[in-house]
Amino acid sequence: MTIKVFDTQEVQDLLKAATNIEGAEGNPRVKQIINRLLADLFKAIDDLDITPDEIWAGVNYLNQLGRDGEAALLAAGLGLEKLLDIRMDAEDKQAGIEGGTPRTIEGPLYVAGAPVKDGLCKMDLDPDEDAGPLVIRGTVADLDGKPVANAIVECWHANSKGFYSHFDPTGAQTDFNLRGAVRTDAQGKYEFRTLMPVGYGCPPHGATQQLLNGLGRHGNRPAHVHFFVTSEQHRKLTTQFNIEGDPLIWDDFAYATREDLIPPVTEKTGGAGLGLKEDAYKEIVFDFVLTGLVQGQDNQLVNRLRASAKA
Ligand code: MBD
Ligand code: FE
Repeated sequence: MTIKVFDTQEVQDLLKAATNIEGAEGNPRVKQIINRLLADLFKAIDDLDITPDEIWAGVNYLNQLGRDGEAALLAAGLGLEKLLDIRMDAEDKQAGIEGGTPRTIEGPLYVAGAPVKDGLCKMDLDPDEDAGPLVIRGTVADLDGKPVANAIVECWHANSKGFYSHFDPTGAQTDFNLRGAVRTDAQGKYEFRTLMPVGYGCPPHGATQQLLNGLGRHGNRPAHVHFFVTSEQHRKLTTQFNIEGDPLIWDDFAYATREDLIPPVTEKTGGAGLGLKEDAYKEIVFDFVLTGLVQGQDNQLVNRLRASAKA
């Protein structure tokens, strides 16, 4: 079938009416964006001859996506969140900003409100038989290598099942298990004592995995640890590192892996003296480099709906 109606007066009038593009009421930005997206959709329906059955499958899919609460998960899986990083990287490059720790996506599983500790935070509140101890430590510095004191390093990651507290489908974890926040000391140092995470997998029966199945894709991430690093005189850094050696490092369904975000994992002993659950432990040293404010502003603050809890 080669039905083309997009360029007809009737469809162009419909597009104008549906988005009230020539009217005075409404939010101009909403109208601009919806007009463009709807036009692109109308055009795609012509070009690909998308059938009524396919349209209704798509509409019902959106309902299911909402019921599953997975719209932000799908955004990560379709590379939409990565695209925002690519755009921010390009924006920084254009502005001549370089040299900081690379950004990578926040993902949908942050929970605000972790209590801030001075210098050191023990993140594992719940026992996890299958996870060995992990120390993550390092410094926060500026582009000149000067330590940043009083920076807040927030950290969150999964347990040995790949589940995050607050979002754990088994309900097994207490609030803020494997979620911590540390204020850096005068030398810019921070340290987290925690347990080794395992990679995340999308809920197997959720709407995100359903769409990924249609694309012939898996919905898994390599083991990783998330960070926000904030400081009054610097731009907020949103990043993650991967656990070296994970086979999915370059096959992340959310495209968050970057060359500089795969620190070495070192085998250590002496964990007993640190209060770890075993004497043998793994250590990752990861130093953050923050970039300066832009004309006195932090242009890295992203507004999005985030879960929060009280500790
Ligand atoms: C995660 O843990 C995550 O970091 C992202 C981006 C998506 C789903 C789960
Ligand atoms: Fe994650």
